[in-house]
Amino acid sequence: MAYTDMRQFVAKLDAAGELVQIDAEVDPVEEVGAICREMLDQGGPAILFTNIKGYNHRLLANMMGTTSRAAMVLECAEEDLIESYGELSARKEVEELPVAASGPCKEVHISEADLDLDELVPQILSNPEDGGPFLNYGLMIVRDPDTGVQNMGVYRLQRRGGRRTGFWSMPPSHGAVIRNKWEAMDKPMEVAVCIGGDPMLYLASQVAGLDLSVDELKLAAAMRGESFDLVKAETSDLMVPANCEIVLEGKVLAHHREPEGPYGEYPGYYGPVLDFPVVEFHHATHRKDPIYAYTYMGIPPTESHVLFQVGNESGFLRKLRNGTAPTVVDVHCPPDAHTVIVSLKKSYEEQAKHVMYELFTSRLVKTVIVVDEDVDPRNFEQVFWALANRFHADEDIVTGPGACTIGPSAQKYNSKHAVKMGMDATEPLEGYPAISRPRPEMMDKVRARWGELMTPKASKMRAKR
Ligand SMILES: Cc1cc2nc3c(=O)[nH]c(=O)nc-3n(C[C@H](O)[C@H](O)[C@H](O)COP(=O)(O)O)c2cc1C
Ligand SMILES: [Mn+2]
Repeated sequence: MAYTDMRQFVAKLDAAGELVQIDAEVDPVEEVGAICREMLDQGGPAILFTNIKGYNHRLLANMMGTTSRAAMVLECAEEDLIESYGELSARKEVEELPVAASGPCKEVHISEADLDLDELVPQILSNPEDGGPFLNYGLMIVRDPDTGVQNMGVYRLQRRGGRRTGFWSMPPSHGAVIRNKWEAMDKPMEVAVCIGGDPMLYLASQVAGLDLSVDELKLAAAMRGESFDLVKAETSDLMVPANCEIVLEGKVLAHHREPEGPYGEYPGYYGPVLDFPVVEFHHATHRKDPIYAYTYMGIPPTESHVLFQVGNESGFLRKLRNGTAPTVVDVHCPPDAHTVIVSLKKSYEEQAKHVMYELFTSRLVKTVIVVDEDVDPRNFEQVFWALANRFHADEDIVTGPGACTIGPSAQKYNSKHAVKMGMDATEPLEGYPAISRPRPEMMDKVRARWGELMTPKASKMRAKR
């Protein structure tokens, strides 16, 4: 059974011991961030803050901050998370979602004259050198002007005072591709930012490598296995999920840029200040007692790394299976979001290198390691064993330009710059000498005798008597 909304998931987290409620007063400036940092480092539960200084609503932090909580959303075992996400995110979008006349997100209306963004959005400064407070966990819904298809993604919005925020997104992110289309027509882009929804909406918004033609809201319904109601935004024809907590309606101005940043992004470094588009909000609706959704950003482990890992492992596995390497065995993405380790049953000599080229086309991929099928890409001792024995730096390194990452690795520091690298740690097809290990029959034999062989000395003595 799918979750109807974020609060039902909050109740589920609570019942599972995966939620802590903090009623003590905490400061949105640095203190909320520090509490989240400590909790993520401890691998602890999601946090419901009920008393943020200067803010009258509750705030849910790090709802899917561990893979076990992400597995709760998909209602699968933690070890089946990647497979389950892969299967669900490959589903076809549902045809149409029902449109209701109203819904919980419409309980309170705030029109332009009364809209005070500070009342709805806490001024969270996650890390001390962030350029200001950010709204970082809203689902932004926009419409492609060419096809009329909606798109949903999560993009950081830097508070710029009053009812304005920045909008950070670059192609190939659809949010940016669609924004560029509106700008080419000299038109502003209508947006609806939905804060706090069924966590499946968040998971659907993060599926890697989707076509521009896919509406992530319809995909979310397919992944849930149950449709849900949409309601029309008040000031545009955008359709939003009826059960979300807060909907901010606004537009991205055409041909307008303002400095954005710095921001402590997922690599754990502050990104530079660059010129980016701006959103002006002019209407809001929300539940009577809304819960604001927030996620802490910084070095792993964080919720975004969980989402990256789940999305990338299943997405790359699918991409390789359908492309250069149907015989791929497993794909592991460590939580840094830029490294991919692939185990492959090689069917021709250059295949490991072709896998690298295929993965290089994904913008976040920086380092690819390919190992044979007998190496578990999730076991770093095995991966390093493969590198130590099956990798030769003179012929097994492939490099390519333009690792489009965020963080210092993408910028020119110390005259280094972003280069993608693949390391082929597979044996040549003609083979290596045999691996020295006992024959399988002998292993079976000793395993069968294991209990007898391992009987403690004392009981053997007793048995003799
Ligand atoms: C917490 C969080 C913050 C994110 N912030 C941004 C962002 O500021 N800009 C961006 O382009 N992508 C950001 N992403 C990643 C996008 O949401 C993700 O790539 C999404 O699939 C984009 O969808 P789209 O291709 O339909 O635009 C963020 C993801 C998460 C989980
Ligand atoms: Mn999209």
